[in-house]
Amino acid sequence: MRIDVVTIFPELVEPFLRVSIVGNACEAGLLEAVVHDLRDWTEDRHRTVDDAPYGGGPGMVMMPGPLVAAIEALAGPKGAERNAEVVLLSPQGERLDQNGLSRLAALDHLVLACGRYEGVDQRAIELAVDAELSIGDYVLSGGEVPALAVIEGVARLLPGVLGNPESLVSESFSAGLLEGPQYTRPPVFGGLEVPEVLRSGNHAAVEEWRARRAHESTRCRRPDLLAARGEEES
Ligand code: JDQ
Repeated sequence: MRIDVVTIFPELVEPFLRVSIVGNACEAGLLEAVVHDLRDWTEDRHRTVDDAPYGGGPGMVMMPGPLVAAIEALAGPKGAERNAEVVLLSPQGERLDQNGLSRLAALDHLVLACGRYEGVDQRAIELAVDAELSIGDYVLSGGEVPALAVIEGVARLLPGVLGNPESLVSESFSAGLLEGPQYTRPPVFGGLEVPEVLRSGNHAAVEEWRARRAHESTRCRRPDLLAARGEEES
């Protein structure tokens, strides 16, 4: 899969692509991620990408010209013969969840456009963007951190990236539930013991305990997730 990122802060995005799971996926050729400086598509001497908002008000707005030029250079013009999906990260977007990540991970080519300032000129969105996505109901200062979240979440889903397909099986088994508590050595820490069942060697009992704790955690902390599975909180 190829992911292009358009940003005014390439130096923020690039180091992330070299580290950990995403870095390994790139080195293994399973993910090709390329970062582009939006200012490369400006035409004025100051490489301007922002301007004052029509109607007045605080802050600046990202200009449509450079952004549409960048997106069209990377993805082609919006329409039927475009072979990429262009996503703008935005607080106004549809909320991304694990199902949304799965859909993105199935694409051959994803272009992530990162806004800054108070947002992006609406005409750029209408003319060049296929989908607006939010990573949660809180306001960041730009689309870069959301784009990194998308890249990391997508990379984990690409075939061969997580060496151990077992973990994907167990994730899909517990899909839509929170993980229960986890423990490693030592067996007693700060006076607190690792639950006996996890040290019993009884794998069936371990699985049953984990499933029960996952349900309990989810019921206490995220009853909305149980409702979404059709398991109404009782
Ligand atoms: C941009 C901003 C005031 C937005 C500018 C571009 N989930 C999520 N949270 N925040 C974002 C996404 C996000 C994405 C792109 C962005 C925030 N801002 C800052 C400032 C109003 C709206």
